[in-house]
Amino acid sequence: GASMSSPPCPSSSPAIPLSQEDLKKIAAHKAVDYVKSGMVIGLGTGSTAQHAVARIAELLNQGELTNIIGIPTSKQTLDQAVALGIPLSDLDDHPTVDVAIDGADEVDTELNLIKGRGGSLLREKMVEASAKKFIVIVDESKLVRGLGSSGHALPVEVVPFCAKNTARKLERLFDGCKAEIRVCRQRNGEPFVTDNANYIVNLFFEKGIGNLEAASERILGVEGVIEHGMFLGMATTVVVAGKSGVTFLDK
Ligand code: ABF
Repeated sequence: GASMSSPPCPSSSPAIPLSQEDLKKIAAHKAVDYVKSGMVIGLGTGSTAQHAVARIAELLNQGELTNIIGIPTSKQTLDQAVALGIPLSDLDDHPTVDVAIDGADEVDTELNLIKGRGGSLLREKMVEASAKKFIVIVDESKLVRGLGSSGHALPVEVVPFCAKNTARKLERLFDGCKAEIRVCRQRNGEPFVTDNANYIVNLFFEKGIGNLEAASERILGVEGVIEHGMFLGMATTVVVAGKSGVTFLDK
């Protein structure tokens, strides 16, 4: 075929703008720099975390990383890691995770997070709470002043038994709160089912969440609640990829 040579690029030409997907990948690759051979690694879930899992597999295949063990935070990530040949285990056999890497839906100025809008939060919290370092990877669109003030949901994982009643109880905990059981559009509006065979109640706060620790305790105090998507004081580093570069937010 004909070979095409492109004209030399004038130095003043603007760079191609980075897409949100590019930013996610950049943040993910920066986080994987924290991973060293011999480590137990928490493998996150979602469109950002999957770039980190792919990068870890790439470094393994290149022989730049050896002897690592991944602990997946969802069935989806387990499938991805198996397909990529990453050796896996779980918290029963490896109770201490050296580094966990995962995305988030919201990050506040104190590095508190909302997670779980993708549907997984319980396994994520279990794995990330066991991590010596928990590195969160986001593009700059995830940064917020106050959690839950964007009109998006705080997901709460609940047992399916009488979930409507649990949702009502949750709604009554907070002034201006609306609770909805998450449904699956593909399955005719049936409730969404988590990896742990539970449901998700989405909480919407008209007036904000208020004191996060207090809200956490109240939510966890409702019978039938298993876990919620606020990850308070857990992140050790947040890698933020923006159009103008990468920022590291540390605790
Ligand atoms: C998971 O993926 C969830 O806790 C969070 O909801 C989501 C973030 O996904 P993405 O990177 O696709 O925005 O970690």
